[in-house]
Amino acid sequence: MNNDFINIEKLISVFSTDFEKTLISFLPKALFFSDKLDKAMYYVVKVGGKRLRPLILSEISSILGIKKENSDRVAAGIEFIHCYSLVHDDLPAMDDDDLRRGHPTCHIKFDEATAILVGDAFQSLAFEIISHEKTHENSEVRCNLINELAKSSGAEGMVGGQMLDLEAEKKTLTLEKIFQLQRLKTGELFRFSCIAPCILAEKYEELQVFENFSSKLGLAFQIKDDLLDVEGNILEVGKKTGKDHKQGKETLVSLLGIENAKKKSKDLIEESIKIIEPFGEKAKNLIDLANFIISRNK
Ligand code: GRG
Repeated sequence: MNNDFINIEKLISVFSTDFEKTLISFLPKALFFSDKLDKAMYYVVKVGGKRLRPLILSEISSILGIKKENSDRVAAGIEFIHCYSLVHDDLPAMDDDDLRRGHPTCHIKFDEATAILVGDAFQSLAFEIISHEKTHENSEVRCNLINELAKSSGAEGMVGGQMLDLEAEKKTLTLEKIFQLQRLKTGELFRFSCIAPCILAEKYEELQVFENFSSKLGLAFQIKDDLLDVEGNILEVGKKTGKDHKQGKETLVSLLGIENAKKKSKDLIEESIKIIEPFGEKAKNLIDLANFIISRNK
């Protein structure tokens, strides 16, 4: 195993442990709210995950010189939106999954109504944290962040992509349509993670650069996710594999073929790295993270 891979695995693990404390610090406190809702939100946070979106956001923030106390709040916001999407995606009305991150999904551990409310509560919490003046002293900056996160996660972003995905079970899609679906469903949250630090830093030229970086990274991430569904093992991936094929769903891998899909994801990562190389040594972790996206096994 090469050294960069070992280093990035270590970085992800150290970051995840530290960031979990940040996420927990934002959760509602049990005494004031429903005990069940608190427990379920805490459970979803505690079962973990790679925390890739907050880590990418934190790395770009440190390249741009943003204070950790500011970037951590936006990073928590994006992770809570991601958590909400996974909890809702696992529900019987959607992907109907009983395993996520190697543990029972939220509706299996608790119940369906609780899982719906957990997702709703995570979504509101994300916007509550970002809109607070501790995120940035300038209200225009906070408003911009809220606007971009709402676009990325809503009907013209992740939710729209999820709808296309549900409809895709019943029809054949062209490669171009699948690229569009994945750009919305998966790519938009990566886009937000990459541009949010530029908004915090009020550096709008860099925003174009990191937006371009995110479009390649998000697509490569999705191709790898499809490859893991075909080649991955349930114990490592932490969720059921082989699902797309069983559901008769067209994916980037089923249309491109395994070898072409691997080549496409590798090319995308090389192109994404070229975009951030001008940031020099400061971008080292981000480059390692980009490489990790296509070499990971979960
Ligand atoms: C329900 C509104 C709504 C949206 C759901 C995110 C999503 C849209 C569905 C999840 C299904 C899926 C496999 C999406 C593709 C990529 C993806 C988001 C994978 C999971 O992200 P990771 O690997 O997860 O970063 P961890 O567990 O590490 O946080």
